[in-house]
Amino acid sequence: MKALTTMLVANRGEIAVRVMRTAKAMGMKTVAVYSEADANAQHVREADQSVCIGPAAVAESYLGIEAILDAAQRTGADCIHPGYGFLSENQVFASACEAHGIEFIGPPNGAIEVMGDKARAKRAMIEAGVPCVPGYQGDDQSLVTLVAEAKSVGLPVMVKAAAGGGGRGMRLVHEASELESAIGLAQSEAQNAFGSSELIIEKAVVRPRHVEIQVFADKAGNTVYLGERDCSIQRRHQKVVEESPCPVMTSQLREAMGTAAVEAAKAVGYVGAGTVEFLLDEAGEFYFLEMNTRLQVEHPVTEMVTGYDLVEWQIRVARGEDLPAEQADIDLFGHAIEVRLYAEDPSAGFLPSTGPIKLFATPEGEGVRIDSGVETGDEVTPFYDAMVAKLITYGETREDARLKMRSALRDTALFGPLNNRDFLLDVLDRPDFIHGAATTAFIDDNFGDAFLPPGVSSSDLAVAAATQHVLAMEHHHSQSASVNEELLDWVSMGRVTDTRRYDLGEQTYDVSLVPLSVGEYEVTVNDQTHHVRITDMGDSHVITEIDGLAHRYHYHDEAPATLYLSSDNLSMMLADSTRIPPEAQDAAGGGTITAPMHGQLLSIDVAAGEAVQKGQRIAVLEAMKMQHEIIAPGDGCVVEVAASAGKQIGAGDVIMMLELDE
Ligand code: MV4
Repeated sequence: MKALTTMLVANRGEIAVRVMRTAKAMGMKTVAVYSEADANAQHVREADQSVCIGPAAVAESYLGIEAILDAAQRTGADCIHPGYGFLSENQVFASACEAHGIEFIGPPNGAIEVMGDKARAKRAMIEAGVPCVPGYQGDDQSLVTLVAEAKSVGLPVMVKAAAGGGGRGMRLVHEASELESAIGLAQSEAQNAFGSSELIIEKAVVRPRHVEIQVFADKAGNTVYLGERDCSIQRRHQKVVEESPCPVMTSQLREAMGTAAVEAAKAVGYVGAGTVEFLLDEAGEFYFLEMNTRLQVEHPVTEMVTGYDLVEWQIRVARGEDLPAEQADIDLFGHAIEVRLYAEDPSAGFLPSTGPIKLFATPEGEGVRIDSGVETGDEVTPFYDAMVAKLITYGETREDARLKMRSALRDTALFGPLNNRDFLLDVLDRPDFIHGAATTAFIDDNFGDAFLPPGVSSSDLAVAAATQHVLAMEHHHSQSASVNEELLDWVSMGRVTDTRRYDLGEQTYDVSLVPLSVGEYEVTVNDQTHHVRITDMGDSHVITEIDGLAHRYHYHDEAPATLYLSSDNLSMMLADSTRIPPEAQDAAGGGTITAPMHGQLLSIDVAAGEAVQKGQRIAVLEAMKMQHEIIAPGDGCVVEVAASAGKQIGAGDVIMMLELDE
């Protein structure tokens, strides 16, 4: 038995945070490593100690074996958890840890080595009696042999790079006439991508499900399986939704797949957490694909249905303890679903989206788990994977978990980078998903290469206008001495009409708002009129009653021109083109003079053609019973006067245009 007291986590983001929480709960000290881009990241904030291991680029930081081992030595870490990705399946790193007397929390490097090579893995699995897809995984890599083997396997075939994984370096071939060129291309691609041109050939399984078995082994050789996860819903080999149990699983099939997975693990002397991936075809036959020798992103769904903490198991196994449970004790209860929230732009082919996070709000509640590595105020940088959080929900039945996930996503807001929340909500409501019928063809069948979010509704825009109006009023209120709330929506000439113009893609919406009483408005969007009441407003949420129905929205205000608003199924960034931020005005030459707030123009002090000097008063606006002087921002000349004295004017409306001197 080993006493492990200090764990270094060689990772970042949600998995680093998640691993450290269990380590801490088990009484260990935690050490974070970080790149210069992550100096203030959440995993650093939560660690007991942290060490900078280099610049932002992963090759110079999170993949830097020496810097990480050095950090372990400097902080007295006696074990390293690699998380997933980065060095988690790197046998050089695993053996280097061992050589430094540091416990690598993962399998022995022999197991990493065998499973990292598809041909070797498959040969080992066939020997162990694990069902594999029929195919060729031999040493003779000549074109003639590969083509002949593919023909004898029978088309269609999958041609895969032996050193590839997770769908990289894989191609489907339908026609015998295409074999030669497809194999040639696959060889050169594999050589470039993985430094080895070795291929394997497999019969292509049509519309399979991706079903993976969680296995666990201790150092004494006890090996168990902890049910399965169905990860069929993937987009370009990126998992989107995962769940446990698999909707079409039976207890006989689970036992057969579980036993095969345990045999697979035993055949390579496995220790710790591992995942054996299978394809499950429409006839219920299953075939070994590959084994992932790490804790996977989607492990929480297994934790929810088994009740075990898999990181706790990893630590116990690393210490040399027996597995906490025997096969006969392991049961699955209920159903868990996980979705991956990504900072990406679904409408632009799911390209990553970066930048500061203005608001990240997630729900709390029974049966809802959020694993995330960022908070409001953090930044999504272009250097790393764009996953922001995992949402996991649990229910007694699959439908309970699905409904809980819908509601959790509706209560989630991510403002700043674009994200896939609305896409995930759409996925959850597709009939194939509702019926548990999704295969690996689900995304292609249901979506194209991009996801077009639902259209904005006039009631959402009415809420946006009311929210911005209230915020502007509060702002003025806090700036003026003491104004009775009742008077906020009034100026001396009478009731204010607040007008805005929202630009959303190609569409423009003209919105006008008339206050009826405090917090109650009549809002017209293009030609549709809504009755909006603001019933509650916090720093980032607003509850409104619109035409008699209550809704909760998240918002983030970037006065004067931008409002982020997220409703049940739509996240919007609303740019109000009538309220141009001062910086933008400067950039545009600074000659457009707009009203800083709504009110009445008391006077216009200059006329078209007249010269003005910087600091000169050019107009007077009365708002909130106060007079505001409008001052020329520079020397120049009046081109046009757009407003007239004595008239009401809305915030952002143009008063006059100046041509400023250079
Ligand atoms: C296959 C296959 C069909 N037949 N192999 C893709 C990821 C990698 N782990 C293996 N993959 C596949 N291998 C044979 N012989 C179909 C896939 C596949 C897939 C697998 C799991 C989840 C999503 C997928 C999407 C497309 C193809």
